Amino acid sequence: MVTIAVIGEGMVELSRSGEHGGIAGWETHHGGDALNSAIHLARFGLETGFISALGADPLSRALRRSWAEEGLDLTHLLTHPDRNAGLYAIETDAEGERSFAYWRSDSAARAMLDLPEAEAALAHAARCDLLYLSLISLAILPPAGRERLAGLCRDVRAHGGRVAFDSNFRPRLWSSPAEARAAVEAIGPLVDIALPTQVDEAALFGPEPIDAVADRWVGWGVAEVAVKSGADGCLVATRDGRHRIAPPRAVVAVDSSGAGDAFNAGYLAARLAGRAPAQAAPAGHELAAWTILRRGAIPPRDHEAPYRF
Ligand code: KDG
Repeated sequence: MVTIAVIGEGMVELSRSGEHGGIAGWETHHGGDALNSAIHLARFGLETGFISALGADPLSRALRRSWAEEGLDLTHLLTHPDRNAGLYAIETDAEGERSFAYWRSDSAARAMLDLPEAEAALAHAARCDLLYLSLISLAILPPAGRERLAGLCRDVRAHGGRVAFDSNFRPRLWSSPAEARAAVEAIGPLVDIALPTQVDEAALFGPEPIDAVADRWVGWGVAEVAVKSGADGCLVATRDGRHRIAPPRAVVAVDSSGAGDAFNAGYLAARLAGRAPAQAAPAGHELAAWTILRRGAIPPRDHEAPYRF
């Protein structure tokens, strides 16, 4: 069976719709871009390990339990004795667009690579068939940690595995867009499947047509690129050509959070099931549509959830 390793930060998510109200109006979920994709992949029945760290606090224990219930392999989910789980609050406006507030600057995940068990976690990840990480996975680590993840990408490829990457850009996690851009430029040539979003790439590299986004990743030698463009669908670029794929239906978002993470998981699951890149994109769109019609970055599974092909 194919093995997947996902590395990043999972947090408690607090969310509410635009209405004002007291503290009881806030709902708790869990989220974190890489975690969201990991849970979706596990729901497809794929063997997915989540590499990160939580604390020993009650919220960390609750997150760990929820992730185990989702079927994630948590063998390398480390525990930091002195730090807690990260937290973010998300508000969505009438159009489903979101804004974030973070309590994560000294979360356990940010120090995951300082823990003595980190070496074994990275050695395990190096032997997986697919490594999934994002620009947020890099943002939460110090420069030396980013270097170690670059080394992990090299190791995965040396073992015959592939690296999938989403350049998810959260400006508040970086000292400047230039710092984030440099991180993307460093990791780009180590990626096999790039899953960027056009708006993030515009914030990083300046506004440009969707083909120019694909050109940049192809220029770094990336074999397969799917550039997401929200309601406009995506552009899939491979050595065999380019395909513009429209979403199958228009949906009015309840909560747009996690749309890209869901697309990535649907796309990757379809690819691992043997679909060609252009045929994998609709599976990504389908899962993204299901996600944004529900509240929470990773909504609870229901009978309409499209975790099958
Ligand atoms: O894509 C959804 C994520 O943005 C959300 O879960 C929070 O990962 C997150 C982050 O780090 O801001």
